Amino acid sequence: MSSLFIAGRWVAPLAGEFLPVIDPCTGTTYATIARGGAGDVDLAVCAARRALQGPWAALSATDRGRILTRAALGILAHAEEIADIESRDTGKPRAQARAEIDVAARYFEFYGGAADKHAGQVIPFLSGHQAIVTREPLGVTAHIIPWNYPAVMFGRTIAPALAVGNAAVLKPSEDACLTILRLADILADAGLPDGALNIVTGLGEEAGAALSAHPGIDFITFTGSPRVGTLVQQAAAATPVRCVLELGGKSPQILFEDADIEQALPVIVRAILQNAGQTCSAGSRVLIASSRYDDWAPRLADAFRATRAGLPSENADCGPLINATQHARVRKFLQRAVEDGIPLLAEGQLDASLAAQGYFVRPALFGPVPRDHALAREEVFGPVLSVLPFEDEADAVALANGTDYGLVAGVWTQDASRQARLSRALRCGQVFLNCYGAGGGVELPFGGVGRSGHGREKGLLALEEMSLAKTVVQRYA
Ligand code: TXE
Repeated sequence: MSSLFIAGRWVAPLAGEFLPVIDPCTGTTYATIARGGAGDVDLAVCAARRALQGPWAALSATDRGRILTRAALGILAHAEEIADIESRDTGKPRAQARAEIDVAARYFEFYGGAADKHAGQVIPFLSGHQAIVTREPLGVTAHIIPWNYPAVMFGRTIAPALAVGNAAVLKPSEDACLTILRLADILADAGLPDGALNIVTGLGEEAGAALSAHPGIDFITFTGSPRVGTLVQQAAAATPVRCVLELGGKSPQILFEDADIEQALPVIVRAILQNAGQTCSAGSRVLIASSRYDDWAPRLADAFRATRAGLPSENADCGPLINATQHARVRKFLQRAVEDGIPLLAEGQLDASLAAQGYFVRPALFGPVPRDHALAREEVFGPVLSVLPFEDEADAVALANGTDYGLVAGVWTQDASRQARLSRALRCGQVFLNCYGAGGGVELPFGGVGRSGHGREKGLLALEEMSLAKTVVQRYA
């Protein structure tokens, strides 16, 4: 039975209620988490506020950085144990979970090193005056994160917030948060003062809504669905506080006729099957130059047929979906595609025993998908890939930009001028040229446009988002 982490202590939720933790591989309950509510959120925000007046605020940037660096080492020291928790909680392949723990640690390493290098500015101004811009903590930062990459999301949102001296209140997803509870202990062991990090588990419409509407927060960052992102932004506007939203995507991978198809194929398959397609930056549309369609679509189908969904211990290409709701949602997309007569080019493998339990679905490749079909426009958030042909470069750009989302795009071409033109023309936050999702990307600013959200996480830009720029003008004699 898990508790809430408030002011450096594990405490029971005020209402004394708990929620089941369900194994996505079997659909059965194997643990419980605390069902925090508005009162618990209030305690957490107050604890964070107190931390901003206590020992946490008194630390130098260097000492904050040292705590984060120690946390990175602590995470790595317990990486196998944490990966076990993570793969059980999410159903993802064990090897993938293990690799993600390294990424989580890397966030603490990166922002630990950056903490005392986030400098302000001196600005030329009137004679007899000195103008400087300092960087200060925003105050109490609120963080609402989803279930798809719990450990990675924790590092991505908490490490930069702490690096600049904020005190954080985190509402993880009710669908996967056990890893995060373990990480809280590791941060405390690394010397993080009480109240600098507070965690309230619970339901989105209870703890999440209470946190986003709390008058005591100074900033909120949210990763999840556009529907809830809109609610969070409305709540933030009422206070008002700054808000960063990351809301997923319908990211295209564009294959021009001169693409290196051998190199592209495994990357394209991985970019949709990783985490069973439950990735904000999943490459869920493949746009193929029409002159190559008849050659490359069957090759992609062959690659897809060789994929397999399986248990975490099997380290298959993907695991199950996270919960019954996502399972039903993805199956509805699949059913509608079949009813609408969209050709199913290939399916991956799934043992019958697994298909009968938990939240597994068979990886599926559809094409050609009509441009206005839901499969071409909406985020499925499952192992489902849509293939669409295009005529020329202008058509490829129009097609790539033709959804409400704009998170990531992949461009496969040897033509350097075309690479440069596409990099500018694509309406999204990140473009990959002849690669996709290369590396963990901890160092790289990340975020979207349009329905994918706004603001930037990761890289040094996260420190800008999560700090207050204060201008000080001094007149001297
Ligand atoms: O998201 P929710 P769900 C997309 C993806 C997926 C769909 C639905 O398309 O199929 O969203 O997923 C908290 N006030 N993404 O239902 O509900 C909730 O507790 C405040 C994309 O899981 O948005 C959780 O912590 N918070 C994505 C978080 O919001 C609320 C990742 C996300 O849950 C709340 C996940 C409320 N009223 C889903 N209601 C990405 N961008 O990576 C819920 N929450």
